[in-house]
Amino acid sequence: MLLVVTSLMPGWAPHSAPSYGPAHHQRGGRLLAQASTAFDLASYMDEKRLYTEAALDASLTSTCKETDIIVESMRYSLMAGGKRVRPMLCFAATELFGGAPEVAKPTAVALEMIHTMSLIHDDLPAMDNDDLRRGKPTNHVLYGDDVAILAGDAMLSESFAHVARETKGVPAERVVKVLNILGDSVGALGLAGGQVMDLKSEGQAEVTMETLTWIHTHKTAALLKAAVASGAVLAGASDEDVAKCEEYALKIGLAFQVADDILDIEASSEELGKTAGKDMEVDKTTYPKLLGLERSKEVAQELVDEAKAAIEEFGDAAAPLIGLADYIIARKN
Ligand code: GRG
Repeated sequence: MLLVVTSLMPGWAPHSAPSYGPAHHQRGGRLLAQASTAFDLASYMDEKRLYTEAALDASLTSTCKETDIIVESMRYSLMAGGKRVRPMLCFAATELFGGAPEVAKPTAVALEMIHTMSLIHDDLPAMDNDDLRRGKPTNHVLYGDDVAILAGDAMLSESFAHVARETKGVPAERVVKVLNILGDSVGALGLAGGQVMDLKSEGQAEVTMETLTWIHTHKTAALLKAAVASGAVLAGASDEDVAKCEEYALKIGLAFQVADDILDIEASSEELGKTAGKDMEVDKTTYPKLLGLERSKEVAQELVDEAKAAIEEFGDAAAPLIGLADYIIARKN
């Protein structure tokens, strides 16, 4: 499939000129004329971000004065911005298999709740100890460690309840499957296990590429995999097609982390909305530390190419997932 992304994020520049569309474009010095379906990634992402923001806003309200503090703390982090990449991946996977966005909406909300919970906990003094997130003071800086921990716990718990309560119009078995996928992505073989290995590897001299890959397969890629897999499951995709989506998602998940490590070196705190240069400060093993910056950029591109190959057979219907794969390594924050 030849891809031309017709309209991209401001400053967006794919590493290898992907392209969709009835377009004339330059590749290897030759001007090619290609007829295919135009796909506007920037508009797609804007639309899904706004849809997600509205759903998130509606998802949490304090129902009595006793819950005002915890709900305020949960809403503070949930509504603090963020790229909303995981919900976008979930919607794109649902739509790939003919599902409607409304069916995936509760799962998209849950994914962002789980992700936000992990950011709140990651920023705590006992973990990364950071005071800036999404361009704002971190949750514990405003609400204290005690409330921040509990706000994260409540958000994790609410994510599952939200999927179970709000998902409509699909067989119950699919909802149960999604709850299983989400649960797996958070546990010992997901965010929590990845984070433990990451923390225990800090300051260690001999962290190998194998260990680094294990950490990020679980700490970062597992939730992206859950996003794409649950979207596909909700739309009734076959096990075989879900497996292809998972392969795509694991690759973009690793690429996401490689890009994150590169941005930690190359971008400013202002651009990132979080403290830049942190990895070096705490002597974290990263892709640039093991491979150097230039090789890390090549590896990110290779992972994205492999991700795209895993879903190539879905053709133009996979355009949003293909575009999001490019975005993941071209993003500026
Ligand atoms: C408490 C059960 C339990 C689990 C949490 C703290 C923790 C365990 C895991 C840390 C997971 C973590 C913070 C991974 C980093 C993933 C990553 C690259 C985050 C940045 O994601 P973006 O760029 O952020 O999508 P925005 O702000 O745009 O949403």
